[in-house]
Amino acid sequence: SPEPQTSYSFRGLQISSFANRSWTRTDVLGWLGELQLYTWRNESDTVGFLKPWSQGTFSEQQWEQLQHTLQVYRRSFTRDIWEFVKMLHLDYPLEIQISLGCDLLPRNTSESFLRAAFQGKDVLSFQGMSWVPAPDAPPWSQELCKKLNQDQGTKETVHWLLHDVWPELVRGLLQMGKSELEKQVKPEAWLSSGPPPRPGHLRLVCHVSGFYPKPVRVTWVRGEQEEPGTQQGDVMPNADSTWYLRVTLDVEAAEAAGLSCRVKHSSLGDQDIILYWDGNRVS
Ligand code: J81
Repeated sequence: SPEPQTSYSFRGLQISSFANRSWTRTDVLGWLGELQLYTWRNESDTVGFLKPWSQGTFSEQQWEQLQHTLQVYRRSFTRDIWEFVKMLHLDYPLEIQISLGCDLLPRNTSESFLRAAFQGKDVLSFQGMSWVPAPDAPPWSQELCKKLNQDQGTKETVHWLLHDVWPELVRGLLQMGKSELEKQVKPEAWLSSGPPPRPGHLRLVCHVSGFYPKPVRVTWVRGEQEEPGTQQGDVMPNADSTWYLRVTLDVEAAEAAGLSCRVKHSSLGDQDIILYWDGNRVS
């Protein structure tokens, strides 16, 4: 059965749109695992907290310092891009996405990355202590990295953010958000029939809803045996930050009796939910 999650990845996503020479906006989101902790919209001067524990174990002073660094960065980034576009003769509109991540590893170590995409394709990343063009990036990416690599101050700041600040922030978040991160909510499940796929056949639908965290395993079984042809939908969010999943199976009407839907989830321990298809059900 799915194990409770024990490692969490921190992800920061920046989306910057440049419509023309004067209109631009930048929005930033921050996630720990499947929980969004930060939002920083273009209209706002400061990073918004979405959880009471979003500051982790950082002091006011530490948070102020980080916020100030990010404010300077956002202003400089916009100005830099306008200049790069001129220097490289690129055309508007353009979309830049920056993603950064930090994973805590055993023995107090961590792994971080920072990469940038231009018009949806990777163009460069930060490796060790320098900017590196992505494989298959357009030729101007070399020129851009060369220019970025001349700024020692920025390289040091990026290195400090990736290797000191984010890992420390994430450690504090795991501590302060422990109860919410380790929350377990049991699913409920029910069966229904969908539109018959063809005459003489039934579409059996198993709905599973209200569970947390996200990993779940739902199968149609006959006895202990998994039925081939099970179709799993995407795990969808409910409004109350739990999850929903539906799993369907198309069978000949005469074969439906004896089938059941089995749900395994970390909140249930070994007590799987098993729902038996009622052969007399009217579809
Ligand atoms: C055209 C297509 C481009 C696509 C990809 C673009 C990727 C850009 C990646 N580079 C950046 O994100 C950095 C942008 C800003 C940076 O270039 C500097 O302008 C900026 C300010 O630096 C100046 O002041 C600093 C002190 O405040 C230092 O003195 C520095 O030497 C000096 O040049 N740098 C910063 O704001 C540093 C923080 C970067 C944090 C990045 C986190 C994502």
